Amino acid sequence: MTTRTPWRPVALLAGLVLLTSACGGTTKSDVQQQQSSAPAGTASSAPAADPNAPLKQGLKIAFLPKQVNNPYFTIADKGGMDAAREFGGEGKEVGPSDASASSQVSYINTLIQQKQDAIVISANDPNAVVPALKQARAAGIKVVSYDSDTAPEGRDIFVNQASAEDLGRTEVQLLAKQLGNKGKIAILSATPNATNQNTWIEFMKDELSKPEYKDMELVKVAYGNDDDQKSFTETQGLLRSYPDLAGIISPTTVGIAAAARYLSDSPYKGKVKLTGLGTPNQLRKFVKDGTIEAFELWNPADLGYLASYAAAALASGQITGAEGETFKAGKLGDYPVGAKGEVLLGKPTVFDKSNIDDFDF
Ligand code: RAM
Repeated sequence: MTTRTPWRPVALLAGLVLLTSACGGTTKSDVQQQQSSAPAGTASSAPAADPNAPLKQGLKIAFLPKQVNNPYFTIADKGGMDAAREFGGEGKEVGPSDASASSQVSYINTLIQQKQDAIVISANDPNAVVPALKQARAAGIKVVSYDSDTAPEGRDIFVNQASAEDLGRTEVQLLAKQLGNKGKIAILSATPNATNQNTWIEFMKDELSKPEYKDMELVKVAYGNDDDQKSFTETQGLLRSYPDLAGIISPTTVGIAAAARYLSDSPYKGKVKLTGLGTPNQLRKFVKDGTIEAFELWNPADLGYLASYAAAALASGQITGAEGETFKAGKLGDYPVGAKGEVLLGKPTVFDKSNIDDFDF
């Protein structure tokens, strides 16, 4: 049994102040533009694609996550490599042990020299990786961003795990419910330049600006840099600076696991509420010991799998990344390419004590 967040029609955002992120990639304003743009299927100026072209055999697909020592990416990239095996390609994962953009650039340069057919990247910074990715594209390598987007000129397609708006708003809603819509809250994020977290945070702030949250105050956005120890220390720092903190949202699997570890072993356990995005296997014990009531995530393996098929479809000429194209993603079925080359995996799952044992990732 899976508990899914209730489907809600996409909120009308017209007239809202656009809290645009300073950098590129899929930002809150991009999401808003996409929602008001024409539906898929109207891409008249799209370059030619051959939807019936067979997937090429032996495609070399490299996965470049934000960092390699993060269980979330291990699962996602395994999903991608499983897909590659399925369609007769060769997948591999390379990447830095810290979530930094400059380290990713060196990996991109090496992958260009190796003449990979496609690079699948979760960007640590929407802009810093773009010059190297442009070189890759000029060399005929297809680029798919997944999880955390680059500026659009850096990639052919962005495979997004879930609606950024839905993620941002539902995380606030999950916490507000536990707090009776009252109290000081903080966000423990990943790196300050992460495209995905920054987009979600803009939607969190927008959700918090609604009248029903007038008694909730966001006091700080802290950055644990997707480093376990730093995330732990930042959580400690938040509680020291704001001893009356009522709740924390951590939209990163590294951050929420470290914050849960800190809280579960502190007098704040069960009192300071914690939610965000985490893997069931990392958070199971904290749900059972009462540190966390509910959190959410998509299936990381499906994200990698879908990104892998998107890369193969691009490298085989089935799609070009234009809105309105569709491609087959193996066991996941057909996926359309939406506005700005975005492919959406689906809805996340909310995990709590009623269903956490049903998941193993
Ligand atoms: C971390 C990374 C990743 C994010 C997940 C939720 O593993 O920051 O980019 O999508 O958390």
